[in-house]
Amino acid sequence: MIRKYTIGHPIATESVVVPVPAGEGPLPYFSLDEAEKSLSLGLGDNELVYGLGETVRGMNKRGWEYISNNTDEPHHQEDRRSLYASQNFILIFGEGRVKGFYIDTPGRVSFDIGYSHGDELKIRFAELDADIYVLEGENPRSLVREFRKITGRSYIPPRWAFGFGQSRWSYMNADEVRAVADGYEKAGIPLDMIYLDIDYMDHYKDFTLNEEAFPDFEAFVSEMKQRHIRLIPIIDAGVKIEEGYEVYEEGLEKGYFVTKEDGSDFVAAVWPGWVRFPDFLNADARRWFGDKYRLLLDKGIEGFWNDMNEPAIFFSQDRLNAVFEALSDYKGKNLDLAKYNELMGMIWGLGNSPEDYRSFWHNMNGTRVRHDRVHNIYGYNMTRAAGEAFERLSPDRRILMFSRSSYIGMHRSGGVWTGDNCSWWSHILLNLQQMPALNMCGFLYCGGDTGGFNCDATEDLVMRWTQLSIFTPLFRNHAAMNTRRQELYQFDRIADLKKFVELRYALIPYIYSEFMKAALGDDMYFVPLAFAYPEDERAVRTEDQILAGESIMIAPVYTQNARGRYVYLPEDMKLIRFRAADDYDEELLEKGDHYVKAELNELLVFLLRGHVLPLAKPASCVEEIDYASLTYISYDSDPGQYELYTDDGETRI
Ligand code: MIG
Repeated sequence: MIRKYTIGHPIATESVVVPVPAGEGPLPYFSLDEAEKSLSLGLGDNELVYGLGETVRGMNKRGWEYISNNTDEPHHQEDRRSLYASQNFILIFGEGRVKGFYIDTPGRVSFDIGYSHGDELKIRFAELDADIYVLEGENPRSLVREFRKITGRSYIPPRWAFGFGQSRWSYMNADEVRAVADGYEKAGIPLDMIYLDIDYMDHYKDFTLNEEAFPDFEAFVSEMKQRHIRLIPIIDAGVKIEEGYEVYEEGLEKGYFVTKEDGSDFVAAVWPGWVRFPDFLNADARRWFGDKYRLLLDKGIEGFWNDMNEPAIFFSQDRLNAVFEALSDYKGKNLDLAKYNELMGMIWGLGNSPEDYRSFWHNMNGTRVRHDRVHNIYGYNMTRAAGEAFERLSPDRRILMFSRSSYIGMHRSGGVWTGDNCSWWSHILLNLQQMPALNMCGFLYCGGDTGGFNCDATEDLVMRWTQLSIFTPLFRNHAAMNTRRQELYQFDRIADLKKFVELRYALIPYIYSEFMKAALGDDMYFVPLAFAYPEDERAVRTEDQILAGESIMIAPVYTQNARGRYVYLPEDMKLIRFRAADDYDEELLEKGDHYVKAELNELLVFLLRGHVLPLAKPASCVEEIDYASLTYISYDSDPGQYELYTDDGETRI
């Protein structure tokens, strides 16, 4: 059951799309402190708190404070409070009935989940304006489904987007892209996508091309498509200020950029240098910006990724001037340590400054709204602009779209990737733990940068990470500038890496089928053990194993030099130890604890009793997967019992 309670005068986020009956009386469970602008609720000893989508730390969010404040945060350590997204949905379960809360407010809100006091959940608001949806039920997963019904169906990408993609910041020109395609081809590793990072553009101007680096782009797109590789360009939120640049000139003329309170230009610096930010909260501006994707669609592009849409700000013109001004005070003076710290703080504080976010305004259906009040729905509306445009520009065929910043509601328009992780072992685990939380909030097409974005990757890390990403709907290897090359063919054990990517392709019929069932049924594809086995105390506390679809549990190895790991089986399962799609052994394991061996070239999959795992023959791209020749691994079941969802993989549904 869901009821809606409204506190204050919340700005509509349009994340909920189905009418929800208003609750009677005051908001249940919580006590409201108007002076402190907070809500608090007691947590029972055995209660767990799951949710909040893409955040740091484990699946059970108890014991930390999380702040919904979309931030370009390249450090995903456990001391962080905010990442790129705000997904304010939590479930509390473990003692009696399950409770769910969706705190729908586009401004800053913090979730102190037993951080100040172990037995208290406290939600603090920047402004006490929110629609609060209260859910009650018996079972966490069915509550998720109920929640998902009111927020609308998850984004469905084309099936080819379930292939493997290679990315790097940046492949600088067409020949570098060709070299990547050649590298994969020579190694015989399947590949469906190569991503273009910001350098494909002319001076980082959205919807333009660097003609020198990518001459005759349209021909290049089709050349790659003949090799079954789709190019996926990035689009950034900021629009470069440059006379004669059409997107800028048009946006300016139509008044589609955000402005300061007095109506003057808000100017900030991001990759292109000085930029203006489109007002994605203005429906007309959304339509206008969305239509611009056509420039690339017309050249044969079928997918995009939206970046820097928190929006990330390196510095604003005003703040920079203010800091220069302040700096002049220091000149010629002897700096003591306190002054030195002040000065450094000012300089570091230029990026993503709260002061900047308070200094520009939106036009929401004719009402002026200060940015900080709606900060967390900016990226959502950029991706919505794209999604709405794709429905107009490509009414029949699906377009690939995923975004860095998000808010619940954006899950209808695109997926997400989890941003700038590091080539760290702990980030394999983080990647795993973020997936079910994202699924809870409707984000089904998601994944992390496989191999890690920042820092240098090692072969074994890439191998283990690839073994995890085989199961994530978005499967992309991506790395930052100045890091060690991590395309799979760069390593010595190419043969093993190839086998795992081939295994991914062999599993696509299953992964796609399970993804689609989750999307069409408002369900989860990645399910925490705590949801699947809520009565099993051990399962409820297991956070490094998850179910992927109805048939299997995965338990990735995420420590260096390990040759196996402990797993907990909440029921009897069949271990499948894969070395390749056609090279695996099977072993029946009983419910309970096991140490299971897994050499670097071995991947552990656990098949649930009464279930079936379909496998296709290895294919070199998604298009070539042969659905007619599926084989099946089963455990006390027969192949006929698996309901395989199929469609043409590209028509919108
Ligand atoms: O400030 O476009 O998260 O994936 O490669 C960095 C360059 C901007 C951040 C994205 C990353 C991308 C990078 N971008």
